[in-house]
Amino acid sequence: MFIDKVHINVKAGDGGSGCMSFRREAHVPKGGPDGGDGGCGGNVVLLADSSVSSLIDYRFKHHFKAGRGMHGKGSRMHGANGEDVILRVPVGTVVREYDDETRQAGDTIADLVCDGQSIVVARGGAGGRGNVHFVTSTRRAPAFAELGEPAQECSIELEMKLLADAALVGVPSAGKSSMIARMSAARPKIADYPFTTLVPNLGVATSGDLSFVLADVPGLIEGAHEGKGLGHEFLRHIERTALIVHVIDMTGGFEGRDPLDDYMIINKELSLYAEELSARPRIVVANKIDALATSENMQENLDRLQAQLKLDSIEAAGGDEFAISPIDPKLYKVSALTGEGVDSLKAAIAQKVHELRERAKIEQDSQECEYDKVWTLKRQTSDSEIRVNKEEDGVFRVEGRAVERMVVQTDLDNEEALIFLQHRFRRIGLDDALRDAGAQDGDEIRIAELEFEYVSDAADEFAELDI
Ligand SMILES: Nc1nc2c(ncn2[C@@H]2O[C@H](COP(=O)(O)OP(=O)(O)OP(=O)(O)O)[C@@H](O)[C@H]2O)c(=O)[nH]1
Ligand SMILES: [Mg+2]
Repeated sequence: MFIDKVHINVKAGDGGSGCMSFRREAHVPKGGPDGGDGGCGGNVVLLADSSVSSLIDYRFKHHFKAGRGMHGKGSRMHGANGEDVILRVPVGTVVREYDDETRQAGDTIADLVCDGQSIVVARGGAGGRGNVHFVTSTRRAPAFAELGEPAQECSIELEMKLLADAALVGVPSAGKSSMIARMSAARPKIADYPFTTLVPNLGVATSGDLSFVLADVPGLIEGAHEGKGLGHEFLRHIERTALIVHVIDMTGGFEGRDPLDDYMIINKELSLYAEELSARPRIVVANKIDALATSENMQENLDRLQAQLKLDSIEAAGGDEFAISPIDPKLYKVSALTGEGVDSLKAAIAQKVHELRERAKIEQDSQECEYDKVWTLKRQTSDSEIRVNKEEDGVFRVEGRAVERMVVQTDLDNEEALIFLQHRFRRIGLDDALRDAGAQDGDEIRIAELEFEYVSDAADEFAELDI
């Protein structure tokens, strides 16, 4: 079975709580605070691994959870950090946000295209700080510590996209599977009826000291871009390959189709599916030329096709006849049946793939792991947002991940901890946000499960702490 898309739920580990403790020694009657910090929760990490070839491991197990951080202890002892969970995925896996309720995929989190590339998809909660951190000049013995930070949890979509250097595309029965069988050790089914190939086949081809991965994908028909035939599913794979090798049946098949029509139809389907595919590097192959002698119009069709290919090549080069075009103007005449012309076609593909790889290397170096940074930044920004809604007269509800997390990290039964929480609210601008929303002294403010009364100018006992 060819599994290429799964949805999983990942939960990092919660942070351990900080410790509230005071030093106790026989000859030191009033030892200072010495509560250690809680350990950080473990992360859930995705790691691209070239020895993993499918997403099958995630088909039956959907929930992954990292270890929680241990609580801090007295004598300034740190709690141990929670264990990370490392999920190995195939190279070529695209990771997206996923909403379980709407069943919609969201933004792309990462595109893991190289072996060893990794991304943290759920970050463990920070450990809570022990009471040693909350000492101020007026508060020598803080009798509270911070609770651990709750972990991030989310659902994500993993999609494995076939990673081949070149893809053989064409109408059904054009000879794509025969071609991959000629060029590599792949042995797909070959038959004279359409849609013989139902899932992509991969093969490794070698020419001189260059080698490349070739994909044979199911045939495309008119309307493939909107889901006709088997095409749509596989256009996604074609989108990922650097080079398109377009195979044309010069005999026109049983129906006596016009090879030039076939050529135009496939080009149209590719560009309707994704505009940029029309400028994708391409090599065009005239297959089945062993039948030249017996086929009446083949020579004429070869000439027509060659003429059209030249025009397309110039157009793809921006109309400049002398510029290098992504579309090779040469029509490769071959027979997958007899092997005629196949070696020089293979050499041309190998050379082109080599050039494209070199170019991709340069581009990749300049934008390495950008996704990761963009997504993290986006998450941080949305985390720190504060929204204030008036629920009824004199009652306001405050929402936002960071501010709610502060409440969750606070021991609400401890008065000192509550005073410290107020200090943090002020630091993140909650007072201003409430004032702007029209809160008056005495109004009720609700955040997560906490309810308190708004006081506009409360004294700040922790003002000197840099937290
Ligand atoms: N005469 C001749 N027949 C060929 C050549 N290449 C392929 N064929 C025949 O064309 C038919 C279709 O070949 P396949 O390789 O299965 O075609 P395909 O493009 O993979 O077809 P789908 O998987 O259905 O899309 C088979 O009967 C092949 O033997 C060729 O160069 N010359
Ligand atoms: Mg086939």
